[in-house]
Amino acid sequence: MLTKTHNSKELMQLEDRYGAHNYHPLPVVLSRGEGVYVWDAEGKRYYDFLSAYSAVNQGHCHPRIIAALQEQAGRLTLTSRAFYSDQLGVYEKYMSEYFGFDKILPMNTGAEAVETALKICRKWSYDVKGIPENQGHIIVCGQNFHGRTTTIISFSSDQNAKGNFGPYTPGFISIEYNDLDALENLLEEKGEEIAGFLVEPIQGEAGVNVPADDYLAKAAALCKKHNVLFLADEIQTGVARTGSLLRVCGDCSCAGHCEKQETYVRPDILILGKALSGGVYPVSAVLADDHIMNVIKPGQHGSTFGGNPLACHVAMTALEVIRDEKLAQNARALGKRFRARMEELANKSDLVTLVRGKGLLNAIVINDSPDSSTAWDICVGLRDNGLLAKPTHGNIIRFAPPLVMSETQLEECCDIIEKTILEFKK
Ligand code: IF1
Repeated sequence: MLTKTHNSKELMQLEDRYGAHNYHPLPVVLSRGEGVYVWDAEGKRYYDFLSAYSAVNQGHCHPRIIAALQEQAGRLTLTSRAFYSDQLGVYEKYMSEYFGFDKILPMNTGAEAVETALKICRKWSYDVKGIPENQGHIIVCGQNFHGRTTTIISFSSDQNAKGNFGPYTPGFISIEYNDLDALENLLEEKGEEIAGFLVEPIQGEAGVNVPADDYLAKAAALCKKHNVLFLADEIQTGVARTGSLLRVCGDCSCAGHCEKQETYVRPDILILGKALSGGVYPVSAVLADDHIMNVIKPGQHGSTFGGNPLACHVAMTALEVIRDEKLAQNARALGKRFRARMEELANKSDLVTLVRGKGLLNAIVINDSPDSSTAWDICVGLRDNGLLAKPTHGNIIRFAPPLVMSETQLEECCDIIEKTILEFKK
């Protein structure tokens, strides 16, 4: 059991000495989280404006989710899928009804769920669409982020994520994000050999790139026309983050599993992760209807921890919290207010050139080169003023607080961001 014997400086040194250097964290060491707040090793409190990359939508250590974790952890954590469990079937039915798909394939991390979706899509293209085996191609978008496995980075356009990890997995064609002509032309030319189109409804890591309002709907229609599966990676945008249960729900005001279908773009394969567990445990999922999901037969896919009783119980509770606390509606309302405050700030400061986002997934673009340290230095200033955020791609700062934030807390956070930006000296 770790006793309180190290200060922040010592803890950072331990990570540097004994941990792989695969991250460059902001210099702050966290030791406690509750709701929208985190505390460092010296007891200083911060607003968390990253939410572990949108995995803590329900707030840190949500009491109902922690209670579910503790209760299940004391009873049964893992059986493997060699046997049934009393949680998995209940969870699968819950997820099927919550998101409106016939079946779910439960996994653990986001990348595993993306890999699973790619395998299902490829297999469907051979077994159902009739593409000759190994000839199925999947369309992806430039500046995508779908995880860090060798296959997924094989279709990344980010050299930092991809370089020197070859040889790469073939079978992917990259087009410009938010470019319907590029998608239509490719499908007209090669639709016969295309299995699917994998897309983030908003590109998170690329800097919260929000596509045109009609992009997802028209892309899905093009896929349908050419008998190509539409795969939505909602690992970061899903579970209420963007002001509706899923980003593909559009601006529908539903809290989930929309009956109204007013703006819902229904994917053929839905990919979820992160906040599916409220950030307390790795839980991801792939959802699809029978005519797609049933291409997977016993023994053709699996995972030691996939669908374990602990994950099932935690995820059901985490989703109950999303619905009971109306977190999609809160994210929508607070997101509008946040962007309005940031627009006001952009009018007062030459440092902020652009504000964009949906719900509580937002970003500001800093008026400096992506190679400059300005955005990073601003985040260090935000830390000193009690708010934690981190740049993505050099000059863009992503702002993604837990969705349980109150209006008063949001205004205080906007005050902190405004103060930090207006007082910032390069
Ligand atoms: C890192 C950010 C990156 C994701 C989408 C799949 C995954 C992610 C849309 C994979 C994961 C995380 C990974 C983390 C930083 C963070 C991230 F966009 F959220 F900021 F990298 F782009 N699809 N995103 O966002 O899920 O396997 O991580 O559970 O790798 O640095 P995972």
